[in-house]
Amino acid sequence: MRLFLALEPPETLRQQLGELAELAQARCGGRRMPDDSLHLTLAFLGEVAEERAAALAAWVGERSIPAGEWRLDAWGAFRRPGIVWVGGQTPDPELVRLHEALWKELAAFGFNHRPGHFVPHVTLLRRAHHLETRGLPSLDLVWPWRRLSLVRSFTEKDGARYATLARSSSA
Ligand code: 3AM
Repeated sequence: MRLFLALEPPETLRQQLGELAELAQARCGGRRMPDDSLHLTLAFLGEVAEERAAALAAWVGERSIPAGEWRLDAWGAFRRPGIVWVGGQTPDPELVRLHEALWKELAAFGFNHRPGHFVPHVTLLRRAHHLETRGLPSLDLVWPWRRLSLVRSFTEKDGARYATLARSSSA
């Protein structure tokens, strides 16, 4: 099964992000992420065997992560897959630390972090036709995060669907 570690937005923020996705879609086209799929990916783990997935779920369920607040104040786009996202003007240092700490621990499970620059972001649109985000409303949202989620990704006809397999306890 295909797994990743993520933060899931609090409900009020999820709704705000959904409204932004609607505005962005009107401007940029493409496929809007369903509100219940909005997330911040911290570590993409790829294909994981069932037994290992169970061990990972237990590991997530038994731990807690330090709490933090992520300020969302920028629109962005990844050209090649046509992604429009919201995130920070600069990568949030607490999230970068969390990302690095998780990958260190994941090494104990035999996962290797492929080198690449971590840009914390929430994908709002995929396969966008226009990547111009100028003119979209300016942002100043705060995401208070407390818990880590282990999420399974299913590929379906109309895009990916997600199911949360485990959550860490509140810090
Ligand atoms: O958080 P977002 O939605 O931007 O694009 C995939 C998605 O990112 C990404 O992991 C998240 C959950 O599916 N993803 C998919 N395949 C990947 C890969 N091979 C990947 N990230 C890194 N390497």
